[in-house]
Amino acid sequence: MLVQLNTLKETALQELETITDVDQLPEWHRKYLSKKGELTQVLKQLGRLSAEERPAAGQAANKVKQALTGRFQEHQDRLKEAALDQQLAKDDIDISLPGRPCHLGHLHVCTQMLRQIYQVFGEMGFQIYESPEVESDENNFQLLNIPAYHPARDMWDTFWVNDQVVLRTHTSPGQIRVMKENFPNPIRVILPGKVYRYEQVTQRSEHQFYQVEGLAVGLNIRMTDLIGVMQEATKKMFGSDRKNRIRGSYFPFTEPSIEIDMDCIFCGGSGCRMCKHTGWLEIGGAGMVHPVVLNNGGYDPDVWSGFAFGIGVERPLLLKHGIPDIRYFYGNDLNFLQQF
Ligand code: FA5
Repeated sequence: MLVQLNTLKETALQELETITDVDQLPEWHRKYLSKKGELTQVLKQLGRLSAEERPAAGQAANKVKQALTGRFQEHQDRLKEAALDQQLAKDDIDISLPGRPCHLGHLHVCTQMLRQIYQVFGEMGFQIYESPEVESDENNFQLLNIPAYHPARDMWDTFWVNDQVVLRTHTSPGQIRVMKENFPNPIRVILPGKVYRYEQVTQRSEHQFYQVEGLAVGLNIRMTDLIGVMQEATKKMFGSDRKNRIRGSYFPFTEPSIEIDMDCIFCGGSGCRMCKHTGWLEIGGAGMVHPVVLNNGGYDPDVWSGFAFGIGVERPLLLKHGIPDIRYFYGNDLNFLQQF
């Protein structure tokens, strides 16, 4: 049997060496190493050997099996590698062709707008102050002169975290934080950030959007200072040919209150769906800080005065670029975002 095993090994290995094509390997494997292969046939004869002969024959058979399996594997690897080399040598790679374009990301159009706002107000001496998006009912409403159950709360549809905590509905609660932190110094800050409203999403309204609040507190600050700052900012942001209108309004935390509009870029002022046929689009609210609010921030309203404003970011951007729908900003459509 040992002779038989040896002959099998020699023949199988010689045959293996003659194989030059990977596709022929399975046939060789079937012939020698499969369940019905020649080696298994020889092993079946082990039972016929005497008890003394069997261990040596068994060991020899195992060695043959290992040798054939090992050489098969090596040969297979060699052939595959050669095939790959051949393939690579055959392929013509034109290294002078341009590479695949690499798409670089860029700042979101809202971030660009925010940075422009920082620049414009920075030039007028406003510092940036950040305040949290999750706010107390006290800061978001009560200290801004909007008590519990006051009808003015209906101006801001609110996401409540619990009875005392809200997702801020506007950046105005930051006014209270800045005043408490800065008293008795004068203040000139902007407070940018996300705000949240439990609102129907439409062409003009998102439920999550940016606002930039502004607050100036000092001695002898007047309404004309506010109007001057707003007009200067509008000119710098939208160009001097953009028309701008200021009208009386109401906010519980300012007295008097105004609203700032810009002429509608879509219809040029004649009236369309975007401007609700008024010819004007609102960009923000403003006013003189209400004495109650000054007091809540720690500033004596008999000594100090101040103005505040809150402007949107997305709505003015609609105007600036002639975008017909606010939902594009957060729709994550690269075709839209890459334009800016
Ligand atoms: C306020 O939120 C006041 N806190 C602004 C303010 C600050 C007034 C300081 C006085 C003093 P209003 O709700 O109008 O006001 O929102 C201000 C601006 O946010 C709007 O002019 C508009 O540009 C933007 N805005 C309001 N609601 C939405 C919305 N759903 N989607 C996108 N932008 C909005």
